[in-house]
Amino acid sequence: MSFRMEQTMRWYGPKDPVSLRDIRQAGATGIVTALHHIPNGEVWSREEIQIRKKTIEDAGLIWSVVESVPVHEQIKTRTGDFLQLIENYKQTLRNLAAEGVYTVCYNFMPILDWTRTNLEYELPNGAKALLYEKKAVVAFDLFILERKEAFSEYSREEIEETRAYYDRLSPDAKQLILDNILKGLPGSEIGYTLDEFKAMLQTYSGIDATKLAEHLRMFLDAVTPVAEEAGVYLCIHPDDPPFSLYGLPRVVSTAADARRILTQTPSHHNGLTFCTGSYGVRADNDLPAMVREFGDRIHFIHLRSTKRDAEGNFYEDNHLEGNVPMVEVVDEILTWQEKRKKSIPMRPDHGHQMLDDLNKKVSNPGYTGIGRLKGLAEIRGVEEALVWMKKRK
Ligand code: DNO
Repeated sequence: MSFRMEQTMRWYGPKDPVSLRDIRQAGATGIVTALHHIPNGEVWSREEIQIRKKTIEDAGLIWSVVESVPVHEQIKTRTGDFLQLIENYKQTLRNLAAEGVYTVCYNFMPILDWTRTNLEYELPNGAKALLYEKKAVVAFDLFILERKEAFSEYSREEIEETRAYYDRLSPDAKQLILDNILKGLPGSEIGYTLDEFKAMLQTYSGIDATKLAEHLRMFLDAVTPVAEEAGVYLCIHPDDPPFSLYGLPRVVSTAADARRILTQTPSHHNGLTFCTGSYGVRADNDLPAMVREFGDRIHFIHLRSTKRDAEGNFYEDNHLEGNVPMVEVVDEILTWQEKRKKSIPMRPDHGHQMLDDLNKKVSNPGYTGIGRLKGLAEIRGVEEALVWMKKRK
């Protein structure tokens, strides 16, 4: 028998305009969701987990993956109540396992989760994609955040160019950059005002990449034994984008980062979310080679493709286009599934806003129904063809 990836889709809960029925019609069998209404750091009770699970099962689907149980900022900085917060995290893992939910995604990005600067970047065919534009981020850093150190981190030329760009922006355009960066994209749980963000930045003074990596290791050393005992598979999501922003350290961006995380805490229950779109933004991340190397510890997969340019910008391309060698990546995943004798849950990530979705108000940018349905259908086709070819060999 050949193992296919488990096809899942992210669902933001009962308020998500994309319904469970829509997801089922797209062909997915599994749901990826989180209890977004529970504040970061609090224990997810068994009752709350049961309610969500029942809603999903009543629609004929299963709750495959939690994305995410958020890691509280105080755990990342190891300040305040972090010891209690780690205990709460462990309890949430136990409760999820007790209800039969075993795969848990999380990230360790300081303060902000994923970042894009334009959520309605129009493609030549009229569909809309998410865009990361470097100059908008640099302008935010220099002229909105007014971070002092930034003025010595960028070249004089870059500062001048960014000033000229920023001065030409309308007040609305400036506000939009701020909102897109600070208000929190779907799944990121928390948004900040400019002042709150400035205060949060202070909590990272003295925490460089080495220290943050050490905090991550200590967190994993504390929670992994509980994951082992409960049968939970932890899978860390990479940084998106996979480099430092606003002077903040980021420690899950490269193959070397993934290798360090897996070797330092060598349990099978400490694994990766392999997000091709995030790792794929860096030309030095060889994605098929990463799957070959880490495949035994990949417990969850995000498939999407990004297209980068030489200036450091990128946008979300069609799932089979852009810089991600999708067919090769899926091929490597299939090889691992045969070795591991199991299906790994996969979700198509970040679809374009297209067709009828262009007429709707989008509450979760990147997570409209039709674009993701297209991504899933394309990936499913790739997978079937690869399975067939492997059989023929
Ligand atoms: C973006 C998502 C991220 C991801 C978290 C995982 O679309 O992939 O928000 O869920 O970083 O913890």
